[in-house]
Amino acid sequence: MPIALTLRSDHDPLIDSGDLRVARGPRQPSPRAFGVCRQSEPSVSEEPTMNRRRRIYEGKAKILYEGPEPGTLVQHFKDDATAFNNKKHDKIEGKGVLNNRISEYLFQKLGEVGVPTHFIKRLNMREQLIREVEIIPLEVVVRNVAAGSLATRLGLDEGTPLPRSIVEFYYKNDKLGDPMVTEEHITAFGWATPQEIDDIMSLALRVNDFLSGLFLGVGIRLVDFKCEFGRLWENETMRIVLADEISPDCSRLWDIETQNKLDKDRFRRDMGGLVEAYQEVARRLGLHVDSAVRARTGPVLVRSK
Ligand code: AIR
Ligand code: ASP
Repeated sequence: MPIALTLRSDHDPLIDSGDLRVARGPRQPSPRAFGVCRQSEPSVSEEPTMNRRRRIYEGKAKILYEGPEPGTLVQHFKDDATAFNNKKHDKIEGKGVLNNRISEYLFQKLGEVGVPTHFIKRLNMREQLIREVEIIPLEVVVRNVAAGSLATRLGLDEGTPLPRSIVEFYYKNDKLGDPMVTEEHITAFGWATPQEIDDIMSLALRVNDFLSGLFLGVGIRLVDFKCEFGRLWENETMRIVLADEISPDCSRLWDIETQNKLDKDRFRRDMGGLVEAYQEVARRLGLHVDSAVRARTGPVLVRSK
């Protein structure tokens, strides 16, 4: 028997469009949900379990717990920072709190302009309530300015504006180091249909247009970002929604005036000042960041390996 969920939120176009009906069923996600993530065994955190919630999946920077209602999950932002497919790994105190807040803000704003997302609401400093979706095993990167792997691959100077925004797909697979793939691979291996790829491309470009303007307004250039999408089932219908997170962990954000990096490249390139940079992004977006994070005078680096 389907049950009506009374999940209501002021900033949730999906939920506001009507009652979300989900079938009461086993708590275990379908085998295909998170399928690719599970190709490599999810690591188990060494931290003591914070509560009795069931852990559905643990990634490098986030943990997913089962949510309070069927069809929901709790997304927990850790302080772990990784780069180069986990070869570089540190804990940077305060990062998870900042990413949770920044991602909440960006997903809310995107929802307000009609981009469907998995986001329901923030629960606390490190956690947000999201809808459970079947993650499409692609990292979708949108680029406006040459940087990072594109600059390396094509021998472009970092900072060269691109003739137009470029969308790239990477197969989400840690063991393989997330290799770049084309639409041919995606459809041949059945990771997404041609229609889904169209939806993903147009959503990714809408996200890029909106976020480029939003960041420009606060003196930040959105150089590039990575996003992920999932299938959200409502009754018999399915739609593609923006999932995961959008934060300085998965984007390049440069100060317009100084070209200062306000993103995870500070960690990848051992530049230091990561928490201050993320705080600056939050501050410019007008976000209140909890005093526990603000009070710190600098990043606290705890080398784990
Ligand atoms: N990204 C890609 N994989 C993981 C992440 N976070 C993001 C980077 C950057 C963009 O995708 O943070 O914003 C392009 O990365 P790259 O390394 O391909 O240049
Ligand atoms: N987070 C990914 C990793 O651990 C990629 C990156 O952000 O550089 O390799």
